[in-house]
Amino acid sequence: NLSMKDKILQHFLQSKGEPISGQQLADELGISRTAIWKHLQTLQEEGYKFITIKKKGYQLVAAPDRVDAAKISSFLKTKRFGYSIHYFEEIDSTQSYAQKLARQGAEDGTVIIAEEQTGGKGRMQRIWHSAKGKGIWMTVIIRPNILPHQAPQLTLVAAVSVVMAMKSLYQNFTPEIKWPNDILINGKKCAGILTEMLAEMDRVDGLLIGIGINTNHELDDFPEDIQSIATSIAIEEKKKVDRAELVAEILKNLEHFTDEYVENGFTSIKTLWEEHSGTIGKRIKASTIRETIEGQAIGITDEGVLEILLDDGQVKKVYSADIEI
Ligand code: BT5
Repeated sequence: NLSMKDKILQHFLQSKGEPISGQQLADELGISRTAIWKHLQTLQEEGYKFITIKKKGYQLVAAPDRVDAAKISSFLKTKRFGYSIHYFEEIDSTQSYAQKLARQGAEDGTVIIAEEQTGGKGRMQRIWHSAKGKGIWMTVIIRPNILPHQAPQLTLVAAVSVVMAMKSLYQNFTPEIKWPNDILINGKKCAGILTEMLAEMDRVDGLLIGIGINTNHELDDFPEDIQSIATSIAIEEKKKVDRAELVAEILKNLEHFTDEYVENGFTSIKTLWEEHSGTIGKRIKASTIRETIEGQAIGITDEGVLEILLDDGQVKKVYSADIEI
């Protein structure tokens, strides 16, 4: 699905800094050397830098810090997910755009990703701050064969996918899932997930898995009102994040765990979720639309519902709430 320009770029990204002969590239892609040169000009205008090395060809010496299709593709290890990528410098919300694409029949694993969101959405009309170039702001359209009541479990599948991608790429911190959709590092929010559904009464047409991750923020890149509750991977890892690499790792996990869920049910996902959860076993306060419940979080059910043990010994099930630990 990549454009010719992106295909050329991908060759350079995969060559790991080695020069590539213009003739060889032209032959491989079936276009003229002049066409190659023109695409390189366009890439230069976008911020990529090439130098010419005598008798060897072109060498990529600098790339802009972007999460575009070619960059993500160069890390991709999936069967289906991430082969259709819609990239934007700026968008209101990847979630709204995904909704349009999904209605038009976008394939399973289509990705919408942007450098900046001007109207990023959290749950219940809340704002999701999406600073330019600092994070991963993406929606993945998935089309698993499930029933509408199963949809909330896919939020947990997504949380497991994100947290395990972080664990495999970074060593200096331990991310924890806070039920149902937050990922915290040292008690501060680093990522949030928003799942929306396109469905009829008895059939799911598609799910929009919105994933927001603070990757390269310094503390003052956050608006003041969330500086005490938010963090980024770069702050915790003490190193800048290659966003495209993390996106590819998340897509790999999301594909794998969604397939696992559809084939074998929720059991293995539930175990993984509980292993990475910072909620289970803790005393919490859960605010639902109707009431506030205090007690000990004892686990999630096979439906992905949170169970809270109240002080009077009663066990309450919570389907949707905000949790304070
Ligand atoms: C979420 O909502 O955590 C879901 C966030 C989903 C964002 C993604 S980005 C790609 C896709 N496109 C979208 O438009 N959205 C999705 P919720 O649990 O309601 O949390 C929202 C609350 O988190 C806000 O009220 C703030 O307190 C806080 N918050 C906002 N931006 C934040 C950030 N960048 N980092 C940490 N906390 C933030």
